[in-house]
Amino acid sequence: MKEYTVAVAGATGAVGNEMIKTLEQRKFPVKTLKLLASSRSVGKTISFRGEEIKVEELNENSFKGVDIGLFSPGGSVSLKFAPIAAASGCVVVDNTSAFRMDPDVPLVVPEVNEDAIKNYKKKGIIANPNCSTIQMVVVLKPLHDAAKIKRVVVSTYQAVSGTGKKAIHELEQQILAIYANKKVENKVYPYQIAFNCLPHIDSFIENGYTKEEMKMVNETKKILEDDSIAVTATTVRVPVFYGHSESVNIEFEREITPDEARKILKKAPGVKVVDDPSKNLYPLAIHAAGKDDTFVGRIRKDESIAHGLNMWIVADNIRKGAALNAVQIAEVLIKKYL
Ligand code: NAP
Ligand code: 12T
Repeated sequence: MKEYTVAVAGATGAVGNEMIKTLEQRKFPVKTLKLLASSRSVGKTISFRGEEIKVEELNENSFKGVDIGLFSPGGSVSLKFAPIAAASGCVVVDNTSAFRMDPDVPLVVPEVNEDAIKNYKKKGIIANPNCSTIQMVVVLKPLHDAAKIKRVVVSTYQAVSGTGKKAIHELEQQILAIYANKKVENKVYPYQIAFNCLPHIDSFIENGYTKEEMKMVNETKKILEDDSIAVTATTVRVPVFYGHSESVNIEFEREITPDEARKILKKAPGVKVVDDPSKNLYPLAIHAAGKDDTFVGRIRKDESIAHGLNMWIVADNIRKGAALNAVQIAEVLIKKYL
């Protein structure tokens, strides 16, 4: 079997770390693994398949001889270095928001639009969608195929790990400070996140929405290849470490009952239906953490409109929402194109 030289850019981060684990767990055919981060991390080592690999500083020369680059070093770093990597023949799978809406960059969730990968040669870059979008579209896609979605209203309950390792530390420290009756400090978020909910993810734009909310609107249409679907979102940070939860209201063109939806979703790739309220069974962030599937439950009729359903969708934001989806894209790349 062919083996590939793979670089992980942002290797010391929350997403990069999970990418390294995912490559190992899924036995991705890695010949050589290059770990790239900022100058701050030079000297660190990270273990891969029982071997300690040195972290190198990401620079213009990092991608010579590299076949695949899994990127999560932050938007501005990706914007600069993904094209440099692509120019030296490395195919980049980028996890940041830098290229997602570029018409020459495929935006891919393999269970939904694997075929879009074929356009990767235009820029040598494939974008990984936003975590909140990924878990929603794996559920929307089979329902859209069955009864055509007209409109989606989503509210999210997003874990701090989505912001990175500094935010995970901030929630831990705030919880400890509160129990010790010490002063609560906040650096990453504008307010205390412990025991709180912040209706604010990424920055605000002129229309009053946040960028995170508009990512869900725009990326959903691009991935489902249907601009006619209306989407509106409210994205909220909650004091959860791993796992994003979403309350999703869907209006369809045609009638679809909760039973039909459950039947369709039971067969959908990457989806697990957890929906038995009589036994208190519904998806939970603490159960989704560390898992690959997207979990859906609380499927019920929206009795206020003609053809509507409500549901609750949960996935591990660092795994399916980031690292796993990126590695799945790389798996399709090597199977079909490299
Ligand atoms: P993180 O935990 O803060 O890690 C950031 C990583 O980027 C670290 O490895 C850091 O290296 C590296 N980095 C920072 N500045 C750099 C520079 N100038 N040159 C090279 N490397 C640099 O953040 P994260 O949660 O892993 O997220 C990283 C990126 O992934 C973000 O852009 C985020 O938008 C994206 N992301 C996407 C999703 C998604 O929805 N698909 C989910 C989460 C995150 P040092 O350790 O050396 O500082
Ligand atoms: N600000 O990849 O803070 O666009 O949870 C993902 C997660 C941006 C992104 C977060 C963010 C992205 C967050």
